[in-house]
Amino acid sequence: MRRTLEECRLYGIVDTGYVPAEGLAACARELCEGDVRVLQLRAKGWTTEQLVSAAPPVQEVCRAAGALFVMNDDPTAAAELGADAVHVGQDAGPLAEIRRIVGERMLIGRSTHSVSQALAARDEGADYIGFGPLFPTPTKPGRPAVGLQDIATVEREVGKSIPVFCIGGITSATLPSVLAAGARRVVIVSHLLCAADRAGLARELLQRIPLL
Ligand code: TZP
Repeated sequence: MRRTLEECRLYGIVDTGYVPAEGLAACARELCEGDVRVLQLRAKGWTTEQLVSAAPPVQEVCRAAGALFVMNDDPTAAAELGADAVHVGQDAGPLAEIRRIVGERMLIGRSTHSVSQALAARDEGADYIGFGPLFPTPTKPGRPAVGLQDIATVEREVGKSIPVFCIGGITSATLPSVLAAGARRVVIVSHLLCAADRAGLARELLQRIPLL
């Protein structure tokens, strides 16, 4: 699991803000066909029960493709599902608490929005972090963009210990500036989910991100 995480340069999210409930597994399959090997299910506002009932087909697609299945925001659902990872925000409380819920084996990711939050997440035992949003994004409305200027510092200070995934407003057009700023791994949501050919675009983007 850790190796798959460490080798990942393009992290995908199946987000119910863009994909209807009945299309989640098909979307996951398209992203996996595009060589995405870490895939999160993000369903804001869903209950644990709804997540536990909807996630298994997505999880099965991930398992068949050798991709990690990440449950967003809900450690209880992640534990019930036996997810490979759970991703939590800054408001989720101490990671020790999350760790108690999900057990020793599950990977834990944390969203961070500043260098100090990135350092704190590493020190708290996060297995990876998200860093952003780099640009304003409709996927997280109202969240101020952090820009590109701190990417190199986060990569230098945190990226040597755990993977750092830059996120927020990354598209074919913005990717070059993100990579030039020092990013080595990215999460791309709406740009991939809104594409006519998700698998093709994922493969194309992946080719543009240098091997680690
Ligand atoms: N966390 C920080 S930005 C973001 C999340 C979940 C959304 C990124 O979505 P997009 O569509 O790739 O900008």
